[in-house]
Amino acid sequence: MTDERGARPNGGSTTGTGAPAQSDRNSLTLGNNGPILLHDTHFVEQMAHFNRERVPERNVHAKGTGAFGVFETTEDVSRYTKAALFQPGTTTDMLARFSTVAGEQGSPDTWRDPRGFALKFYTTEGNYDLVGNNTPVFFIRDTMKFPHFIRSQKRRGGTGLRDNDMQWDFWTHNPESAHQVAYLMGDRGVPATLRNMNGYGSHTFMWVNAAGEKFWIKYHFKTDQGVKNITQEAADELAGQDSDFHRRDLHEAIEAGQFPSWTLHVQVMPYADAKTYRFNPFDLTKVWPHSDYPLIKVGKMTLNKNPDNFFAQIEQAAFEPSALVPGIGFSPDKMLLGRAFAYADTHRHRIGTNYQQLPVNKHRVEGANSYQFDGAMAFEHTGDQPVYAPNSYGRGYSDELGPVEDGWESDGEFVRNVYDLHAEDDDFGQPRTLITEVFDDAMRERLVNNVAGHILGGVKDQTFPRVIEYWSSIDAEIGKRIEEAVHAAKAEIPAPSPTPIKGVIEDNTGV
Ligand code: HDE
Repeated sequence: MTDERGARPNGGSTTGTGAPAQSDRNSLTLGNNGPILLHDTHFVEQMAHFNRERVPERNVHAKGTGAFGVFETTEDVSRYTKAALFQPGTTTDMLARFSTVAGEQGSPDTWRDPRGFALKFYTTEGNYDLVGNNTPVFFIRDTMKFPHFIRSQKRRGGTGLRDNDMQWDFWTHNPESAHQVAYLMGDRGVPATLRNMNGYGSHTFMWVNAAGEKFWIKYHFKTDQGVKNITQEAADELAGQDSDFHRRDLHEAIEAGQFPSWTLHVQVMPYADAKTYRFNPFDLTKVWPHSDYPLIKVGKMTLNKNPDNFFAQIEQAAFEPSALVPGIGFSPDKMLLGRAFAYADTHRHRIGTNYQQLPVNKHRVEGANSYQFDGAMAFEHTGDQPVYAPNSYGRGYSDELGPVEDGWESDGEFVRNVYDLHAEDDDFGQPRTLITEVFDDAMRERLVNNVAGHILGGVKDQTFPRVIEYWSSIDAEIGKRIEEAVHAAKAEIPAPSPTPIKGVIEDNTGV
């Protein structure tokens, strides 16, 4: 409603302190052409807050999207875990965020990349975060390499440009990457939509049942929409047409009531098997063949609510592998243990000391009793209760002693990079199985073309032989086909450089 002076249409707006604002359209000046007056505090507040509206983007997985939903445990897996959310018939509210890895916030959803598959379960025992990807393995097996790996996938220090040579230079110096690179360069490198991809915990985790018995497990979230991917050509076209294609698809599907769902299965390895298993069961570059440890169904995750506010609920969502609940633990996987530190650290930097108090990150445990106090933006507190433990005034505290229920035996000297290869273990066996036994002919053909196309996209002559050696170590035939595809493409008339720009319009207006 606009009153006769047009002063406060639809009730007007208010300042940051709640008072009626005088104007959102005109600054206060001395006379029509006079200077802006410093005491136009609404103007100053608008400008100052606007300059502070962005928080640092995630330094990996910056581009993503998400939705809220519910997880229902439909089967009885209580013999493996006492975790409340995995008890039969339990339903738990949750949040999922899907993302690409290397791109920045504005990068295209359909770039070839693994997809983040981050889940936050708001359980009765505290938040449980499972921060996985759409592939069951990862590029490296030691956290120390992670900053180097990520930088090699992003932008050169000098030009600020992405660089395929840099990527292959890293991968060929780290052959354990072969399994994940086979996934990345295969069809699953570009999912058709986020609803058509699986999610994996990737790492080995520990489950502990009510009797204190321990099991090693791996999570598999199988999409109920079917795994569907798109070709490199389709991905390139979509990247130009709609850089938010995946974000839009998920939002619109949920808006239309087509709620995507995933069925959770786990692989369970008896605790003692780890010592003698033919692969290192804690090596993140390896899978456990399903013939060794079959999938066991657990329940269903359904996403049925879009965020009300993208910044507050997705940009500020803080997923952390350190958010565990009773009945679920870590494993000796060095990557998982490294992540247990890194995520909460990045959240404190990116969204502040008290990020866990933000509504989207807030646990839903009645009667929680945390000894965390103060810090910037603290808005939760425990009044005048004791701020120390133990205390004589009845405030509870924890004091467990002796072996912890989710630990494991370990001994030996302090070492670096002593990787205990098991009987059948090496860096190329499992990618070989993936390519020669799981991929069909058409998938292998697309893999060859994707890799050849990526090599032609900037791999230097000096790096090229190592790339062929890398693929030939996986499978001699595939290595040969990639080398031939690259030579055949190079034999054609060389493309002019720089690539001519289509649709150029001259502007000779002179203004
Ligand atoms: Fe991440 N990773 N990561 N990562 N990761 C982050 O945390 C890190 C790894 C994954 O939607 C960061 O909030 C280290 C494996 C997802 O908000 C950061 C290592 C897997 C997301 C970080 C890894 C992942 C992240 C950046 C080596 C799959 C997005 C921003 C040990 C199993 C979560 C942030 C979201 C985000 C650290 C490797 C998945 C920097 C140190 C392996 C899905 O903390």
